[in-house]
Amino acid sequence: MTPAELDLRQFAVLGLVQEASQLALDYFNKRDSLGITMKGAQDWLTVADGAVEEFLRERLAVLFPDDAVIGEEGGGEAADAVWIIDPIDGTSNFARGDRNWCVSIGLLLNGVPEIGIISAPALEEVYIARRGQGATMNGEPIKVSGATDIGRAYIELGWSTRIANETYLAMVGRGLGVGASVKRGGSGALGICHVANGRTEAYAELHINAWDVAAGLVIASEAGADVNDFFSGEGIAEGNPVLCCTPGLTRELEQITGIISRHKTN
Ligand code: LIP
Repeated sequence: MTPAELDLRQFAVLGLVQEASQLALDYFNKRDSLGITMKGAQDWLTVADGAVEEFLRERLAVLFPDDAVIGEEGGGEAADAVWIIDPIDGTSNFARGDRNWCVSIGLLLNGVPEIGIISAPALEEVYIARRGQGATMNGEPIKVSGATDIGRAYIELGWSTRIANETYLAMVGRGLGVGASVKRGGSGALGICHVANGRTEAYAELHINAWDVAAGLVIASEAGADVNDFFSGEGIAEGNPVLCCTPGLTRELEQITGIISRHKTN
């Protein structure tokens, strides 16, 4: 794909994400009629997830009919060029009226994250990155914190019922044990963006899905983060562990999480 074809995709899909964000925000502001169900233990679903994904799929099919699409709600198959969508990341927050949720879409070319766009409309934050061209939040360049002292670090450790609580709590214990402050925000995509803009020093989760990280990994990498090789093996189809952190603390985070980083997504 030529740089011009990528420019066109970045520009066009940013527009789609802004429309999808307004659609999601309208649902968020009318939560009483959301129609909340559970896909499994602590795995929330609302009518907004399906509606936002359908909107993005329909528009992408018209604009870029040759590109494949994988979405959290409707699934899909990988291809050389594939858009990976999480219509509402942080659905449990969304369902409860917590503004820490976002619309996330990433383009992978031959398995490599190329474009990442994440919009958190209730927080009025839009993150954009293109491989080799840096990352921005609301149009301003962003960079990881550059911290080197784990005793002053603020790290986010994602949790889900896909991992045994003992395993998760042991990881949290290792983080606290070296003096880090540990949080969990409920949105992997936004958690990764917060590493990219230096609000935290690291985001890790022992199992997460491709739609939660496809956009975030290029945003964090372009902001200077070390990341792991999430898209190796069956990462797209079955998910993988994820680690992204400020380079000055990579060794410490590898010991806390057991996830080995690959310096930059090149
Ligand atoms: C969520 C992720 C989060 C993970 C949750 C869930 P969703 O995605 O962002 O990192 O811990 O289990 O997968 O379901 O809100 O799109």
